[in-house]
Amino acid sequence: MATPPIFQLEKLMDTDEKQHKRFSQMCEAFKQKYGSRPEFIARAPGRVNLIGEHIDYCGYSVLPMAIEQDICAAVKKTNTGEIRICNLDAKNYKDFTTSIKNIIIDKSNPQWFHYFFCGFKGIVENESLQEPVGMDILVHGTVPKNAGLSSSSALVCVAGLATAFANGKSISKLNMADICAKCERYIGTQGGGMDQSISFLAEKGAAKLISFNPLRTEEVSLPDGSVFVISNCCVELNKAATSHFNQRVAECKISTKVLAKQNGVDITSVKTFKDLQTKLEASFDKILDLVKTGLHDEPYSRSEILEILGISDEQLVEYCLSENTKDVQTFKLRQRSEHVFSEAQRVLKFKEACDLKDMQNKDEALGNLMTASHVSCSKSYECSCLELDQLTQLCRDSGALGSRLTGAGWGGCAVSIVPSEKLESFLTKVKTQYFDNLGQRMTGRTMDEVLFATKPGSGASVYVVN
Ligand code: ADP
Ligand code: NG1
Repeated sequence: MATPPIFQLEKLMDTDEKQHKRFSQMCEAFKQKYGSRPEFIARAPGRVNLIGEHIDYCGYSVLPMAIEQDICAAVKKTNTGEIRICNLDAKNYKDFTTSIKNIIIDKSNPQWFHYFFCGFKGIVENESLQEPVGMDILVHGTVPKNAGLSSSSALVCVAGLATAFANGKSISKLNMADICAKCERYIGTQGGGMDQSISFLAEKGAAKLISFNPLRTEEVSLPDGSVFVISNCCVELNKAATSHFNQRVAECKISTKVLAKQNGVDITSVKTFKDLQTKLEASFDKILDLVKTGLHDEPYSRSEILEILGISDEQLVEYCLSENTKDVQTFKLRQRSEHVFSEAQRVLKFKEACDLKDMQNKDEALGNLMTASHVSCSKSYECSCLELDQLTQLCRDSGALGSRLTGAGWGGCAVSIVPSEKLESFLTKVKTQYFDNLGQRMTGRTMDEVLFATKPGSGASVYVVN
């Protein structure tokens, strides 16, 4: 794939009516707050991952699409040496001001503006900016937060984009994706690169197969006769504030080393399952066999791992653990490995099914793969929750051909594939049987935010304000 061009500027006038109204509102609020209009608005979309969960950080391809919901930042350059940041939703996100020389990202207590600082810092470091310009910023987001639709990455990407643009740096979308994937880790979570890649590289109308090392994308045509519907179970989890996510990353890293050791591969030469599979030149079926024969069901204790690998506790921490997992004592290896290898295989099957000509077989195959993915996430990776299991089951019972959690999990959204002719009855059933009974958890949410059909949207862009 050719490297996409640097960001093309878009005009505010070219946005649709809804976005235009929103941008006008942002400009007005910006003026009230800072005394003048912004110079530009940067925009980065959230995403829904259709299949390929918790495998990007293991080196495997994933298949997301950008959604219409996004995070936008209205920005004006200043010469104050400061970043002043506020949010249109001031009730939930408080203002913050800091000197550029004193940007702190507090992993132990992540606040919303820390995500912005991740993107800022990423660009400053990558471009070796000695004197980055100051910025007044107003943020507004429509991606539901903590819901697996990547609100955090949209915020990091919009920050990276705004910082690059304000400092006159034109960076390719591929590089932006790479920089932002790395710099979101400043907040503490050790994600792959899926969210930032799709946020920058998405094109309207197509989902993308995203592969890593090197980062590349392939367009995937989705079926005509079905739609993808997102439903939010309305349980929220902030990944950066818990260790669930990094625990899984650690288990995958350890498991990579244990399987390497068992199969005569130098443990220091492989970091991810993908590295290992490449070294072993093994098919997915073969490597799944190695998992079955080599790893036991019971959790591995720390001492057992040290003994198998022949390394010290310090080395285990250095190779596999993070700030918030360094004291963990037990690790599930077999279940996590089974999920990752089988999920990586399902992604490729999903892509193949998208290319099938026979419509009915295609949609059914996609549905079955999505449901199998959910079962694996729930049972082997344990990244679902009761509410998501119930909601995905209800979606299947209401006419979806398949349904699965999307994003990191432990709450958040499900994505379902629904035949177009069944869409209306599907939405009615899911609404009455899930959302109408939610009570408290629906507070502050509208129906069209928690249950909606979605189409592949476009990637990040900058709008000049005139
Ligand atoms: P997600 O799955 O949505 O990426 P995370 O738990 O990774 O969820 O990150 C969500 C965090 O991103 C929120 O807790 C908040 O700090 C920040 N965030 C999300 N949306 C907004 C927004 N509209 N404005 C400001 N910060 C936001
Ligand atoms: P979300 O759903 O945005 O928390 C996270 C990771 C992804 C990927 C998915 C699981 C970050 C920024 N994102 O996404 O890289 O690993 O979980 O597939 O950590």
